[in-house]
Amino acid sequence: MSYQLYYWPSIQGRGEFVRLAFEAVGVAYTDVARAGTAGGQGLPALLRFLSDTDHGLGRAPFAPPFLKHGSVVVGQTAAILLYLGPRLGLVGKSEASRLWAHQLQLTMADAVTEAHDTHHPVASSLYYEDQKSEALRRAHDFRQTRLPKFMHWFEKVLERNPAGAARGGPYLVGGRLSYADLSLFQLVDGLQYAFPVAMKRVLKHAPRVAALHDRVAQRARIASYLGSERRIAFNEDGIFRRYPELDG
Ligand SMILES: N[C@@H](CCC(=O)N[C@@H](CS)C(=O)NCC(=O)O)C(=O)O
Repeated sequence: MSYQLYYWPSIQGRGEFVRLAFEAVGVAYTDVARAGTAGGQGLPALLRFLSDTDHGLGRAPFAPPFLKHGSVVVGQTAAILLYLGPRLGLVGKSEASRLWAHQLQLTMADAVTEAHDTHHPVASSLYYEDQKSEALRRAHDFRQTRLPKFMHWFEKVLERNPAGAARGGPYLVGGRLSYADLSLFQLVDGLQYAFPVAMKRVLKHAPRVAALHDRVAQRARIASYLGSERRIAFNEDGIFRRYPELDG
């Protein structure tokens, strides 16, 4: 059974958290909307799926990303990783480890939404330019309050996990790499793109988070992925956008 990831083809977005899980372990997957329409894939396949006319399962997800694996369809980034974690060897075996990884992932999902809302605080359907004054206020609070709070919490999670310091750590869950580590890498990477000044300040107080980011980036498969054309560059259509005025 092949893994088929459905996500918007021109941004990293939330789909990147899933791409990184596959890339970290070298498991093949199809990035459906980026594949050729000649083979029945591409963006039309994603749109067909969302309209629930394509597959007859009656479980069309609300929004990308979503994953198809045989007859299983999973939407919501954290639920996709909950499903993939054990299958890709990216989470421990105990229920406690799996729930903790899931909780970490859901907290990252909250941070992702808040990062998105710095540039679209009023409505996703409006242009940034039409909500710029609200965005400036929202981004100010994000930089001053929320960003340090999220990073400080992940720093504490790492600090309180001594097992994670060994064997190539730090890691968030137990003594080995999990999908939560890959996701924290992506969250930090995106925030560094969007808020380079604020992140430099905040990461001074979160050295373990910074170290985890760097070590994930240096893993052989991840480094090779990041240097490949499969890694879409950050851009101002995605979740993490570089608008210098929002960085203070
Ligand atoms: N909570 C969902 C959010 C999914 C989501 O907002 N997807 C975006 C792209 S990153 C989208 O296409 N949304 C369309 C919509 O909300 O109408 C997740 O974490 O996967």
